[in-house]
Amino acid sequence: MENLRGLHVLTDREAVKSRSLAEIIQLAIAGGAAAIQLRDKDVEDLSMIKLGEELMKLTKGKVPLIVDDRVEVALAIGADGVHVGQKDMPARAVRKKIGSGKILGVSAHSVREAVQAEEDGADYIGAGPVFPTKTKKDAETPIGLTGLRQIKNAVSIPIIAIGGIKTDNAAVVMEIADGIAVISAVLRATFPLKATQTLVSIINYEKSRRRNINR
Ligand code: TZP
Ligand code: MG
Repeated sequence: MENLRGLHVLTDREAVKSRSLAEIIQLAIAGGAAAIQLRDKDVEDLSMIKLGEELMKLTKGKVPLIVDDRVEVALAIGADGVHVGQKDMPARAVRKKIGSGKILGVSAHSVREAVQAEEDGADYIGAGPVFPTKTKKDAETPIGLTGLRQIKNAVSIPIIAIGGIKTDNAAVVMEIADGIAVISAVLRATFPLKATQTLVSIINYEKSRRRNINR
């Protein structure tokens, strides 16, 4: 299994202004992102497959491409994994469909959901929203650092924190989480490469600090 403990950059066509999504994703990969997640709530499968194929060319051999929600799209483009939320196809069913070789991420907003996801075969938990976010319209109430810590303590798979995470709060999040997922912090950044590099260096710094404490 690839190392998922790092920066996950999620796509969002709405968040992209002056550059193409493919261009930003290329910069995110160059900046050290650990995974790219193809996420688009409002398009048809066919158009998602087209974008997915484009992203597959950019990510192949470098970082895993994980598809949000749509298992069929993930299988059609040969993606590395699938990410599902609580309202999507149940994690256990997704695991059955994609087999043991592909990555399965599951969103969790509570300890109960996280424990269930681990039981169902998730490889990592997307925990959040940690902070308020304008990017996800139907986002649940933020779990805060306290909720994040409770989830972290309840499961043994990696916890990827999401929701309102930026360069100025990434360090406190990384004191708890194993990685971070962002949309606007990279996609809306004036300099996506720089934004990615800064987030990645914060993540790596906090990871090495934790390793030293545990020694
Ligand atoms: N799930 C929980 S919050 C969120 C998702 C997909 C949106 C994160 O976007 P941003 O811009 O990084 O706050
Ligand atoms: Mg979903």
